[in-house]
Amino acid sequence: MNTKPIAKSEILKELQEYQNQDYKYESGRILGSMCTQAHPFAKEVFIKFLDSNLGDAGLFQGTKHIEDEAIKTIGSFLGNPEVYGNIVTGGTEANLMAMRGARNLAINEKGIKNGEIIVPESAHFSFKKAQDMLGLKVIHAPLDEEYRTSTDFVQDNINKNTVAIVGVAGSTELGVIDPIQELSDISTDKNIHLHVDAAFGGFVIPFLKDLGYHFPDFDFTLPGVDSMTIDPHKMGLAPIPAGCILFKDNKCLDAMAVDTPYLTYKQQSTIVGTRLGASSAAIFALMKYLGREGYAKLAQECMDNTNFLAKGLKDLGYDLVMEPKLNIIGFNHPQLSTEELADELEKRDWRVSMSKCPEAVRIIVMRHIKHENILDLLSDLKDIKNN
Ligand code: 0PR
Repeated sequence: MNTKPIAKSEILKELQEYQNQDYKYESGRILGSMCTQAHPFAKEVFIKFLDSNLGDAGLFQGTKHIEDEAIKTIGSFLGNPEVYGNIVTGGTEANLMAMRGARNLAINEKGIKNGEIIVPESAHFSFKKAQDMLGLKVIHAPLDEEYRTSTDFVQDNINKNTVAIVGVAGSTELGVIDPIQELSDISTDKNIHLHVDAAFGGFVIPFLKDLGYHFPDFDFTLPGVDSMTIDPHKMGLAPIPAGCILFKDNKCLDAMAVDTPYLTYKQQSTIVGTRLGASSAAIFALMKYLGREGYAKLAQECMDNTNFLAKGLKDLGYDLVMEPKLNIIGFNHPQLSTEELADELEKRDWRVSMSKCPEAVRIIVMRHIKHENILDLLSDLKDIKNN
């Protein structure tokens, strides 16, 4: 550390040089990210609440009220405003909380010591973190021909140690929605916790439904769904970090609560202690500001661009893994390997990511990818195809 203070202008100049090395969403060339520019109003609100600490909520009762209201609002478009939960740092923390809650409840109520969870092959890697952090055995269910979890496998592999089954609504790699209705039936029948990871899909599916798109039920309207992850910092347009964990009742939160004797609240269920109030304030404000209509408009724009890109890819002779369900496309070149295609795109200054299951180049059509960016991309893909 420098001994003498350095002028702000000099520090800002240095920071600017570093920031210039970052890729910018505005360029429209980041194709593999589930995050995007946060909404300007959400950023404005976020800054106002930077000092609020929900880790000591008694000191920040107004901000705690905002978090509770945000939870109710999110619950309301996921089938139940009477849910319990927290605004957390992202999908990973939300999934960890869900698995921790389910595990602790299973220990308390069923005496299960060596807990197991069954997650689809398509589940996000955050469940691998649950494996070593929570000492849970993770069993991967294979996918059917539409890349959805095999409910027969789930049914057949539930045993006396199973503490939770997981379905994904908007898978990381393809945006696929698992058969949550069937998982809900299994959960009810076997009295096993069902967690739905809607980190990506939660802020898209309900609003596309408003517009008349058809999706099967995936949320708390189904009786077997016990908890859900939904991320404001993905399609919710909130600043990073913002995830959300919702529970149907407060049993899981209670099962995770630790005593915090010297704080204003005497118990805490979140993994994180000192935690942002700003994330709650930002998403609370943004949901009011955009309303369902605003989110529906965003979802529609992303889907229009997705469909335009999908058609363009097919017209050029690329192979789509499947017709996109949400604003995520997986595709391959008919001759080049996925890696070779990704390299060709990287050479042309596109930032792409690759999916593993199945192997494909993956594009998440977030709001920073505009129609003109897609035209540029298709033109480069035409070039790649012809060479
Ligand atoms: N659940 C699902 C279904 C996800 O897709 C993700 C993240 C998570 C949970 C975990 O969320 P957090 O990363 O918020 O903890 N999916 C993205 C992915 O792995 C995250 C991401 C976002 C990656 C932006 C890259 C990027 O540029 O692809």
